[in-house]
Amino acid sequence: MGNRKKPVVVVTRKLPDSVETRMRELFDTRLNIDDTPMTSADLAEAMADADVLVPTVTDRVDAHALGHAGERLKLIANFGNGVDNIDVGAALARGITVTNTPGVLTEDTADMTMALMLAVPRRLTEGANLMTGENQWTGWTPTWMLGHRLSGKRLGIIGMGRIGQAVAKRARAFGLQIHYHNRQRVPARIEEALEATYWESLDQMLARMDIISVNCPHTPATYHLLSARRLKLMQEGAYLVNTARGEIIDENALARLIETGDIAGAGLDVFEHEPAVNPKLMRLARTGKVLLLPHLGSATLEGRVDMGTKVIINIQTFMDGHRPPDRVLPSML
Ligand code: 8YV
Repeated sequence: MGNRKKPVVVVTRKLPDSVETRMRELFDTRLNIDDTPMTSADLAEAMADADVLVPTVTDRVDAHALGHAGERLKLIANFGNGVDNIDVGAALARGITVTNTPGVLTEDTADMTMALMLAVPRRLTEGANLMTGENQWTGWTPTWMLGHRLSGKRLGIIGMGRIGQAVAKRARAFGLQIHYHNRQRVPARIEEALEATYWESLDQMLARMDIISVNCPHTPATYHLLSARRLKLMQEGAYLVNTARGEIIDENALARLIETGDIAGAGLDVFEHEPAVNPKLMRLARTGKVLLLPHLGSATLEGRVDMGTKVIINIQTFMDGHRPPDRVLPSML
């Protein structure tokens, strides 16, 4: 830090007021008051002078961007759980520590997953739109707008980490049977508590589930994990929910299979090319088969304040010369 008194901390997006206030008290904090997403040139400039960078999912801190990092940049304290926006390997190779904000958005993201899981089979948005649309509701009928029951169905969770387990807990309360696929089988006591069945083969699990929920991180190994071939394995009448990352699903293949009726529908909170949304998915959303949300998984005030608190603790601990609690290591990716 040379002769600077406080570390220069560059925050790339607007954070909750209480978080920004505390950061200004503790650090020489450069805020993004009007919240305009940074261009790659802005990011390069910020990285050249900062001691600490606080990016979000909207910043691509790749090897090229890291090439602009100044000598002082020693910590990237990501405001977010997923670190697929950062080339962690390249950062570590330059001696830059990377941290994230795990744990504090688990419950909110699981709630949103459950909301999508309820909304799509029960035709929530279709019904809600009908009440405010041009055609007036003509009254209840026994066979109109029928959806599908959740209770008793099989839910296949891809990624049984913190969020996957929080989804399982909720889903059990709705009477769903829990199945999961994960890189590693979770400890027996967790399986027992969730009454969860482990599938070593993702292909076999996909072919037998009524609902699939994507809850794994996006890494090179999970890019298009749900490829066209795998999506085709899903049952006719099955639904897909994704609150993790868009890159995990081949969106074009998903849209095709929903269009042809091979998959019943999907609830998606994340997209491969955010903020752009695949036009085929948008078309399907107008028919009610797909429900699209603008990356709202962790969008609660409480969650965002907790994330900010984690960022502050990570920075302060690092500046005090200790190992920050949420260090991201290559072995975690
Ligand atoms: C965050 C998320 O809002 O933390 C994550 O991984 O996906 C989001 O819910 C976002 O990443 C903030 O950077």
